[in-house]
Amino acid sequence: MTCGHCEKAVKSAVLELDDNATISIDRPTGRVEVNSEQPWTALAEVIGEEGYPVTRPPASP
Ligand SMILES: [Cu+2]
Repeated sequence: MTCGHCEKAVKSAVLELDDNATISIDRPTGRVEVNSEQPWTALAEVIGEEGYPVTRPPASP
């Protein structure tokens, strides 16, 4: 994830899944934090579809 366009693509993919999600992205580390009612597997899937495979589940379920 290297530029603002990438961030936007990931954010809009997540928002498409959940309108009420809040997303924060730390570009240098590639870390994405999402607050959403959706299961993380669904979120990981839409983010992966944008070309950013999710490598780690959240710390707490
Ligand atoms: Cu980009």
